Amino acid sequence: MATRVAARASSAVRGPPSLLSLARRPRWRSPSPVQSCYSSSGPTSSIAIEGADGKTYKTDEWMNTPPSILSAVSKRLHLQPDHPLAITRQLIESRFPGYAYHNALFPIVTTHQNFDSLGFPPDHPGRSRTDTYYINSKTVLRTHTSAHQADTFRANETPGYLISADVYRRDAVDRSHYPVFHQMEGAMTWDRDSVPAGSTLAQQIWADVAKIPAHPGLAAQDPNPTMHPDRNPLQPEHAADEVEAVAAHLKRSLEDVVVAIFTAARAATTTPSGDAPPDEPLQIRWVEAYFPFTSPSWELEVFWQGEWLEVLGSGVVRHSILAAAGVPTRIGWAFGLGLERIAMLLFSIPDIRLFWSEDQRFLSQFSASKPIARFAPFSKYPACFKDVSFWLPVGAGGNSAGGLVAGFHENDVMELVRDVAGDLAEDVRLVDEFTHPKTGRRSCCYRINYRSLERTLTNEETNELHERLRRTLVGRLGVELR
Ligand code: FA5
Ligand code: MG
Repeated sequence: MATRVAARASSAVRGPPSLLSLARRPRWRSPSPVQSCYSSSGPTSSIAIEGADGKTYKTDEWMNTPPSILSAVSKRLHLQPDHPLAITRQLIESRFPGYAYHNALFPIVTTHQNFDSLGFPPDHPGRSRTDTYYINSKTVLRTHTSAHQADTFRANETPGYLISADVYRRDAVDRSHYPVFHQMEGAMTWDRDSVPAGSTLAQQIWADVAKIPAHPGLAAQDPNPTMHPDRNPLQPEHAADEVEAVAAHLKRSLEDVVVAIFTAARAATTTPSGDAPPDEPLQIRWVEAYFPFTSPSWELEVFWQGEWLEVLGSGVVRHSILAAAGVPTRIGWAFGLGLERIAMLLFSIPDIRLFWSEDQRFLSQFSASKPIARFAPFSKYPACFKDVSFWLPVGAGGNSAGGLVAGFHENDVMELVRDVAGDLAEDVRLVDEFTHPKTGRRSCCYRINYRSLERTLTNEETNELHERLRRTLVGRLGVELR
């Protein structure tokens, strides 16, 4: 479900849907209002957020950000020394010498920064309150590091830059999705006006491509043409030979990152209690994608523990964005990668919730000054599966597999589970749904896997949690339990 800004340009290159890919189906749906239980009492309320240097924010009826999410703002895990996300960030940064690194940009941004500056249409589903955490109608917790693209291009300090930061999304509950996670944005642009006489822009970019380490042994699957008139078009302001060169520079840069991560992961020592999983051969594939702010665009997927895991989105930056940022003569690429996803590959961390653990059994396993060591799970505590079935409120007749019906969105269920069970919910999935042939009412059944990463849950505890979840579903979403 991470595909808030992307819609698949083509599914032709994709294999059968995996659980992970089902969990991140595209969201091209019309936005609809959603009742929120976090509305502030009125348009004049304001909130102070820890980590905001005393600044307060006005809230209005758009406010839908729960305190648990706001409390993540001050954490900045990507900057905590010895945290696996910080180690991962530094390893990736080391593959981009000469780039500027911005790591302290504040997460509360305007809707202009997060959406308009990137060309999101007014009705894009990514803007809806079912997907995005709002503070007020014009202020959001950034949903991606691309929110800083326009400002960074405008500052035009260096041709290449990296931005690492916390980002926030109402999203699925499973081992690779979390409502607060970290992205690294990267971009590199070239100036047409600075091409030396006797050379072309494309030649200059190819000369830079040659400086990036190549990994001929890496068999990256990349079956599609760089550009495709319908699925992945060339922008009218660009020449095809330039875009071929930009794409080669982008792909080689990112393949070098993936190889560096996998090389470090292979060399990782295994602690005595850790079980060393057999080394899978590194398999990656480039998939055509769509983002409002790049064209052509691609996602990169890595085969990991039996699944294709999407690690990043990327593409050739839209000329309109560079022109609006006052640098119309520049052309280049950008990417946004999920730092947790990469850190999971690097350290063999099996569950995204672990990054938030303050348990020393987790934190003490990572050190920036020691060689990478494979994460040794403390122990696998038992899972407890519980189902909840309910009728959607009358009138909420849409299809929850599409995610959105009038007044009901699957993300509301996801967030409600997180609210009630916190990190004790490992995974939530829709296991059954149907429409009553006579009444037309829709029924859904969700299966929740309750499992602590730190201890065994008692039966009473899970029963209690599940009961509270059932009551809260009725109270907040108006569903009728079955
Ligand atoms: C974006 O966010 C784009 N801004 C990326 C981009 C940047 C494209 C620049 C073009 C140019 P996407 O929604 O696919 O794209 O997210 C990027 C990555 O973030 C995903 O590939 C995944 O690795 C990670 N990600 C997305 N949602 C989650 C989540 N809920 N939990 C953990 N990681 C996530
Ligand atoms: Mg995506």
